[in-house]
Amino acid sequence: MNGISLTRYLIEEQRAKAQIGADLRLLIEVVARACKTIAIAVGKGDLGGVLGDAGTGNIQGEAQKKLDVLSNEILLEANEWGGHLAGLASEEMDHPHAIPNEFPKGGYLLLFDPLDGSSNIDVNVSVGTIFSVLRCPEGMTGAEDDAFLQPGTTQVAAGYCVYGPSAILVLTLGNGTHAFTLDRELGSFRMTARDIQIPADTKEFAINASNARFWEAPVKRYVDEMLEGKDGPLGKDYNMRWVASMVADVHRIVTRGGVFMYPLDSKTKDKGGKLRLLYEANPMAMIVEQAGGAATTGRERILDLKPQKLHQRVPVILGSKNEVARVTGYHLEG
Ligand code: P6P
Repeated sequence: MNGISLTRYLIEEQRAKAQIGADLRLLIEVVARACKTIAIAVGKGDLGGVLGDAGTGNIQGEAQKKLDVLSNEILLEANEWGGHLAGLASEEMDHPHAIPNEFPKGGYLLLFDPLDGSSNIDVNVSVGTIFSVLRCPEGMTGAEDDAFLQPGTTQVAAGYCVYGPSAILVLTLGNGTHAFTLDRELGSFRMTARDIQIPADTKEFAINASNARFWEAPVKRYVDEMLEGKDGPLGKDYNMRWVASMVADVHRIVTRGGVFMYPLDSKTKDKGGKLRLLYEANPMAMIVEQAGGAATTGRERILDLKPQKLHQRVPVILGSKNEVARVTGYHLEG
C-alpha cells in the first residue's frame, strides 16, 4: 500500500519474514535517517557553505568535495553506536572503520558511497548515497578488508537515496524493490512505489559517448545499432541520457526502464573499470535484479563476482533485461 512509512514497511516485513530481525530493521532506519540529514545538507547548497572541494583526496585518487567528507561523517556517526554493525566501509576511506570499543558490536557490515556523483554537486545536478549490507563472516571482526570481500549474492539489503527535486530512498531486502519519498514536512520516508518492475525492453540508453574511441567492439556495435534507429537492425529509434551521476541514471532506469553502461574500455582497462564493485555495482545490481532487470560486466553476472579488493572496480551494464542480454551476448560472441 502506498503512503505507509518506512518504519511500518520494515515492521511488516519483519513480521512476514523472520530473517529481517530487529538489528537489520534498526540498520535500515538509521541509514535512512542519515540520508535525510544528507538530503538537508545537499539541499542547502551554497547557503550551507558545503560546496566546493575539501582540499583532500581519497584512495580513488579523486579530489574530495566538502559534501563527500560531510556525508561520510554523517553515515559513520549515525551508525557506530547502534550495536547493529561489526564494521563499515566507504568509498571515502582507505580501510574499514571499526566500531569503537565504547559501543556494542552487531552482526552486519555496512558499505557505502556516501555521495555518488559529487562532481555534479557544484552545478546543482542530482547526486545520491548508495549502500550495501552484508553479514560479518564468522571469526572476523569487521575491521579487516577481507570481511567485506563477499559476492553480491550474499547482500542482505541494498539501497540508494537520490537527492533530486525530491529525495527518494529505493530499497531492497531481497523481497522486491520499493521506493520511499521523503516527506519533508513530516521528516519521514513514505512508500511511493512497491514491487517496482523495470520494463524488459527500452528505447533509452545511458553511456558517456565521449569515450566512444576507447570502447571495445561489442559496445561499439551495440551503440551503433541503436544510433541507426528504426532503419537499423534493432528496428526502433533510441534516445540517450547521461547525467554522469550513477544514482540519477539508475533511478531513471528503475523508474521507466533503460540500459546503463560504464563498460570496460581501453582507458579504464588497467583499473578493471570505472565503477566500484562493493558499494556501487553490487547494491545497484541487487536493486535492479529485484526489480526484474539484469546487471552484468558485459561478460558475467555482477552479483556472482568474488571480490579481491575492497575498492575493486568493475565494468557495469545494467537495466532492462532484454537489452542487457543483447549487449552481453555481443560480448560473449567474442
Ligand atoms: P564520467 C560519478 O563520479 C561516477 O562514479 C558515477 O556516479 C557516474 O556514473 C560516473 O562516475 C560518471 O563518469 O566518466 O562520465 O564522469
